[in-house]
Amino acid sequence: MGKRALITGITGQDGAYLAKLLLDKGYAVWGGMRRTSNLNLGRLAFLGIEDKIRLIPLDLMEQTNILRVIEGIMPDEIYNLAAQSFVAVSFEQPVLTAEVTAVGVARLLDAIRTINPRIRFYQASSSEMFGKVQTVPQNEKTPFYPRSPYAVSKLFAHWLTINYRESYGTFACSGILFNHESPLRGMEFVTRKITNAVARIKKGLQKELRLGNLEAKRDWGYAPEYVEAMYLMLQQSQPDDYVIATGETHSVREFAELAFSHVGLDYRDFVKEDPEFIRPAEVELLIGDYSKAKEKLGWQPEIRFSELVKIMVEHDLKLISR
Ligand code: NDP
Ligand code: GDR
Repeated sequence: MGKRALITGITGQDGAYLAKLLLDKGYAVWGGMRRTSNLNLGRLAFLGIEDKIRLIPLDLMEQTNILRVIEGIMPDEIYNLAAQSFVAVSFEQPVLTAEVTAVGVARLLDAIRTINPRIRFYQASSSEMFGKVQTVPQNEKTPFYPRSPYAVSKLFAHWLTINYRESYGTFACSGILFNHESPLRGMEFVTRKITNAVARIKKGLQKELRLGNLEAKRDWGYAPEYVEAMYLMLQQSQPDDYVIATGETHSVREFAELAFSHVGLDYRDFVKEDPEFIRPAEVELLIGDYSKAKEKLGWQPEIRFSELVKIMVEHDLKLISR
């Protein structure tokens, strides 16, 4: 019999790609989704798997819900991808962000401890925890310096994951994933905001693109490859933490330049800097060192920056043309 996995945040970018990967490996997959007024299965439908996932109402705000869901499924593995994941919003909603992104993880870990300590747990940690970076590049030993309520919340969750491992022997892993993007990326994140605008401008549906800090640099990878690393972490003999990245960094400006040039346009004719999108505190530079993941998991990225930009622009051009 195949393994049973519960994915929280199934409606998000990574939830969809991870679900597809696990289904392909023969898992029975339960997808936790919070109640919304509109069913939000677009990403699962895009991958053709919306009928293969066992969808289940699950909100990280509600401990009783978490306990009943885990008891009902008795999964072998839980992948916690649910979060208030947008850094910019976390400055406006720090309390909600902490409730979901930090305390939500305490609810999950303690439910595992109570119900079945043998359940393996993956926590979606983030390169945002490095914030004002203390070393370049960043690896598992780099000290943290979070710069947003989101990053502070993720850091709590990260340390709690380690704490449950050390205190109770929970098989709990933390994947410190650097930015990873795809055609399924949410529209508010800068990469998708750019590629969507490029497609709309090319088709005459939009005249300009308003962005914040063009000089911020990120280590951008391809989401379908990153979910593979999550899976690999839970298949090891010992739980551990891993940086997942490409080892390359590029600015938002470079992303925009390449995306516009892909359709024969000059970004300088369309991109306007708008203080509305400047954050109260910024993470200026991220670049990850994934050598531990390469050595221990046999994981390495294949899709690089220019290929990623191309995949996303071409997808959005097709989408707009429909
Ligand atoms: P998304 O924003 O696309 O997905 C987040 C998911 O969390 C959605 O399914 C969302 O549901 C769900 N969610 C939000 N609040 C709750 C709640 N209270 N209870 C249950 N579910 C909730 O994020 P990604 O897929 O990009 O990222 C997955 C995880 O990885 C997140 O935790 C993110 O913080 C983290 N991460 C992401 C990186 C990236 O570059 N993508 C890098 C490093 C870490 P709904 O659809 O209803 O909003
Ligand atoms: P990030 O991603 O904050 O790194 O978090 P985002 O794409 O939102 O921002 C990246 C950088 O671009 C700058 N920027 C803009 N960002 C947005 N969203 N919109 C703009 O108009 C804009 N202009 C410039 C930002 O200031 C920033 O420097 C993502 C999320 O997926 C997190 O959940 C995850 O943990 C981290 O990646 C790793």
